[in-house]
Amino acid sequence: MKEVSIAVVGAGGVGSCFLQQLALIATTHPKLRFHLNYIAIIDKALYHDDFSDIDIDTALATLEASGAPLPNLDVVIDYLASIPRKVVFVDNTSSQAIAEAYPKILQRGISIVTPNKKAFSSSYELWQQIFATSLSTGALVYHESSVGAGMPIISTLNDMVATGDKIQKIEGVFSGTMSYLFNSFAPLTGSGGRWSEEVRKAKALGFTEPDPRDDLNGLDVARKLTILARLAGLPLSSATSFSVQNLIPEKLRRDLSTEEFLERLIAYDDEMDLLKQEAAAADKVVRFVGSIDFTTGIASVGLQWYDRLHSIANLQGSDNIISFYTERYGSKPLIIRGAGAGGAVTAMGVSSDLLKVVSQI
Ligand code: NHO
Repeated sequence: MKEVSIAVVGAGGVGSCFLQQLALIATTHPKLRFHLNYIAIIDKALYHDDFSDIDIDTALATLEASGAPLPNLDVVIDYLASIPRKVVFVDNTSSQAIAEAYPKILQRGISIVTPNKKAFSSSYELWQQIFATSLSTGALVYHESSVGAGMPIISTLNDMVATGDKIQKIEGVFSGTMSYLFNSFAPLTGSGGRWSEEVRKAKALGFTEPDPRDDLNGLDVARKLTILARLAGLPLSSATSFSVQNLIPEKLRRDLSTEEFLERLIAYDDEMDLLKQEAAAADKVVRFVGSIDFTTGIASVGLQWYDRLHSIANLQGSDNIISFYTERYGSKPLIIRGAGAGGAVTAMGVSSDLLKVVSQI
């Protein structure tokens, strides 16, 4: 029987689904025993000085009802490092501060699994520190869900690189939100909705970040490209070091509430319609894509026109599609397509990473 301690930090859309999956895994893997020893959300934490287990099924309710104030991260790391078992730290937050603590966590022999993009798409120095510390301590760091939710994007790329394939280009639709917006604003059949209405609808359906500007600025896609580029050996210095098209009109980039922003976006509907009409006149559709050309070392994020038969033009809902052009795959890229956002599928990437880590520590 393998016994592993788990610390879960963050229990929102992804974290709460992860906890459900952890409860299920605990019952379906007879040779594994998980001890949930720490759980926290932004303002509360639950843990016991004697390292006794927290019941996984009721952890969230207990945390909400009787959690203590959130301790300082250094205190948490000391606590986890003193547990007399291997520990996996599951970061389900989007916290930059927690991401920056990864080297410290790994230094104490604690492995990490996370969908948080921040650690892998901020400065290149942080990236180097994380992987160098992992190498020197043997603590592992897995982050499949930081790109493409639960789809096997990072593991596939890592396998290609590890077996010596040469990556030539990676191209795709990396944002579930942008996919949904353009699939409904510029569909293959019919004229589609007005831009501001589609943004409002996507927000109401829960497809966007609480403030849609966090999707429209292109940074989420830029972060995902930065991660893939670095894994394939292109050391991009940050997610803002290459061309990223920001779909927030310049005049709306200042301090405005989300509602004011959505209200003022209506004034730009004609401009957006023009984009879609120009593409339609050439029998194409417009989509928001990211690409990395490894021969030139150039990454870019923005609007592109696609033939109606192109796989990128034919996505549905909030699907992602990612194409790997490599030496081995020649002119026919390896294409991975599927749900690219949502709690359950993103948590699946975290849970499967946990199983991979546990099998190796
Ligand atoms: P939430 O729902 O805001 O939950 C965050 C949780 O973290 C809350 O419980 C909060 O209390 C806690 N928290 C924040 N700071 C904390 C701190 N300092 N200490 C302790 N707890 C803290 O966020 P989500 O949606 O659950 O996301 C969690 C992480 O998964 C984020 O890093 C997010 O970027 C990442 N992620 C989410 C998704 C998704 O679909 N929700 C995806 C990938 C990664 O594949 C998805 C995707 O790319 C979506 C993207 N917007 C797209 O393509 O359109």
